[in-house]
Amino acid sequence: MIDKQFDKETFKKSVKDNVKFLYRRKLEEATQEQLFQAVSYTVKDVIIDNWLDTQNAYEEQDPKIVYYMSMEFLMGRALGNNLLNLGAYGEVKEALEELGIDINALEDQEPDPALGNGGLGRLAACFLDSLATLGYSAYGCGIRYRYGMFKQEIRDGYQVEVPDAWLEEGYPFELRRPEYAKEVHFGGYVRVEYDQATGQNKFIHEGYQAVKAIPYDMPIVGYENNIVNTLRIWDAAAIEEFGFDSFDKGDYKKAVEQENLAKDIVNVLYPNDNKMSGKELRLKQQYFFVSASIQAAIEKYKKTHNDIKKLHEKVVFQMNDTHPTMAVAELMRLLMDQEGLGWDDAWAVTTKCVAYTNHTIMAEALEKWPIELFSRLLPRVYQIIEEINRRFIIEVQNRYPGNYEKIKKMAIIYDGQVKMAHLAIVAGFSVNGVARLHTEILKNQELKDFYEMMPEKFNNKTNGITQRRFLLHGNQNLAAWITDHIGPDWITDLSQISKLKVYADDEKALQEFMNIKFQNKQRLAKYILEHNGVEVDPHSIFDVQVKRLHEYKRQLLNILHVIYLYNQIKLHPEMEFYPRTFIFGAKASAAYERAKKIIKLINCVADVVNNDPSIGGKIKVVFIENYRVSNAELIFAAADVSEQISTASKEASGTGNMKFMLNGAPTLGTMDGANVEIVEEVGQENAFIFGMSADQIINYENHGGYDPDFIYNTDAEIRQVLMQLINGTFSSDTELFRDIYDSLLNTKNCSRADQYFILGDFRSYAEAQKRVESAYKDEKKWAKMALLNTACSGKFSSDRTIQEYVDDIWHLDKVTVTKSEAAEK
Ligand code: Z2T
Repeated sequence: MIDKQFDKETFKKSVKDNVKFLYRRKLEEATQEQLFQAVSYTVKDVIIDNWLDTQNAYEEQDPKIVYYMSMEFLMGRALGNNLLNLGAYGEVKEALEELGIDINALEDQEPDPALGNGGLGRLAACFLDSLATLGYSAYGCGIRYRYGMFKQEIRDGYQVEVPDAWLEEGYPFELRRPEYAKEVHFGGYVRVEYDQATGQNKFIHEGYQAVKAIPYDMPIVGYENNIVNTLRIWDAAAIEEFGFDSFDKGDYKKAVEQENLAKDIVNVLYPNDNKMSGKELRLKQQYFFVSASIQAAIEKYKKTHNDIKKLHEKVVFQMNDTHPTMAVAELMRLLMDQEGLGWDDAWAVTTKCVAYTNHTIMAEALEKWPIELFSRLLPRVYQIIEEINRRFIIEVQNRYPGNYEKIKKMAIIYDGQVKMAHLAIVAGFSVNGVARLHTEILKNQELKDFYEMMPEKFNNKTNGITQRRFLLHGNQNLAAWITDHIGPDWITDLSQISKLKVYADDEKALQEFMNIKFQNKQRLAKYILEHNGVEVDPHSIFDVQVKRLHEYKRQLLNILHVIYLYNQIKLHPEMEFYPRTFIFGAKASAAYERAKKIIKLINCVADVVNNDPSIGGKIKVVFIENYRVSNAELIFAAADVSEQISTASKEASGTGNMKFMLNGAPTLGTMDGANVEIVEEVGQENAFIFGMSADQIINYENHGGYDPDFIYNTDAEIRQVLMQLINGTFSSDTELFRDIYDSLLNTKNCSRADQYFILGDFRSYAEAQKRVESAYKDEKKWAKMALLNTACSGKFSSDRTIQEYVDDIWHLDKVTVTKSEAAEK
């Protein structure tokens, strides 16, 4: 299905024209950046025709709409993905070749839109892709941060954060929509006025600061189905005209304040993954995009519907973690204060419109806001939350008479804090976890009291990933090979990929499969040489751990094991050892000192190991700088081993694990998150599982009894590894890694020795690593294992996840879009 617009000659002419009127240049004179812009505008032009058709189809068919509310959308580059989804990649590639332009080089010109931290933000991006591909009407709602996730530079082995000015050159795939601007109000106070006419109190918000929210729309192109949905991200600007409020008139100071407030709100993404940042500005960001998005949703609904009490029939808001949870109170506010509903009617609508996804059980990530801050910044919203809380507490009392423990544990407001998860659960009609194990832990541990009181709300939605970015685009050779063998259906129905199982014992097929892996390893080796200056051997095992740096993800276990292997090789130079390249990629939150120290440690170990001629190049350690969506695509395609080694119970799901599996890399991991389901699909024999179970870990946490010092004292090899952290082996500064050392043992500087059970799982991990090595040595066995991982990955498509959300939570209507006459022209 090739679009008319991508007729090669028309396309080439359009690119030339764009270069001419954008830059007043001839094609031959244009820079790569200018070519990228010119090509992107040509592509955007085609997208806009489909976008208009989609809007028309939606207007005619009036489907229910999901608003996916998220502080993060980690989109990755758009150009290549859009071309693929338009079904025009091949055609455009050829057309560009004829112009002497390399499409890969062109794609590399695009900045990664990195409006997210990691898993949560990338999940939102995969969901948008699946929603458009499956034909559902959906909006992503978020913030247009001027600076996204920081760029990571490694200087002297340390992480340095560099601002990500992704908008600097102008981003071609966005559309400013000033006509849909909304106002958002902060601060001030609430005046209560008795309304004679209705006999009701009116709540009037006054003395606030106002900010204008201006939407920018990004097209979300469905796969070869003419559908283009919208990611709507909000920019902030000062209200240029003030004076509707006498308080504002001619108030210069206030004008400047509003200017600054607007600039601040959308300035930068908070770079925390799995940690709450209790900053006032973060709360402002949350309310800013929530209020603007809900206003826009109500406005859109009212254009074609007249009964606001039926909003839930056409609208559902999915809250991506608790970050947008004030959506609950904001919707109540708009329904009551603007639409004139009473409390009960507003509550009936709200509780049918909002649903909540939980993404973590890490205590430090749970959002709690001080009452003082919350009520000062959002006085009316706070008032509504107080009333929700008051009514909920009565319900709890009715259900558990005299049980004050329950109130203490379940109240939305308690101990001077607003607990956002409690608000989300009380108001939401659905509460879901992101992998089976995670949902069970929510039900039986973290949210036990809520589950007991309202079990019908709880459900699981195991995460997924889009095969279109992470296989069709990221691993084009493998994608072509798969299509050759089983046809193209897997692209929109990943369950079809199981048809590859018939090749599990086909030697020719296995050869080809592993040849493609080898080519991908060569491609990554080239990238590593160019970007990190390290030479790696594509014949070695590529053992990869790429994800945010966090202690619970245990990059430290991985690097301590590398040290252990290094010691072994030095001690027994004659021992058999299959060459291994340990590849790391990870950003640490800028304020997370220990995480940053672990990055330094990895780089120090790399320095020593990579430059020790006595180990004959058997181990290489590489830290890939600035891990992000674009290089992730190369990395997954080239991986042999997928390191998924979190402390059991801590990783809610993981999604990198699925991307490795899809690309034929077996999992070396704990029984945590979605790893459990991966093993279930691929079979124990095609994964390398180790370590304590979630039950064991939780049991230790609840009852104590775990003692890393015992392991240290009784296992000389582990002790040696730890000693090397503080004896100058990896840094002449023996204090450099003292904190890491201390964190693992019961020293005077450590309150919770080895909180993440690194020593506890070390031997089990080392033994699993041995199994990896012997499996890899058996070439045929490994090839079969790798192929079966790809063949069994069908469950982990975000298409499957989205269909489950639709069936169980959102109940959306499927839409079809046919191309209009205008677009054919
Ligand atoms: C995040 O990426 C995740 C959870 C968070 O909890 C916050 C962020 Cl920024 C508040 C991750 C989980 O750690 C990961 O296990 C999961 O796969 C991912 O969200 C998507 O659900």
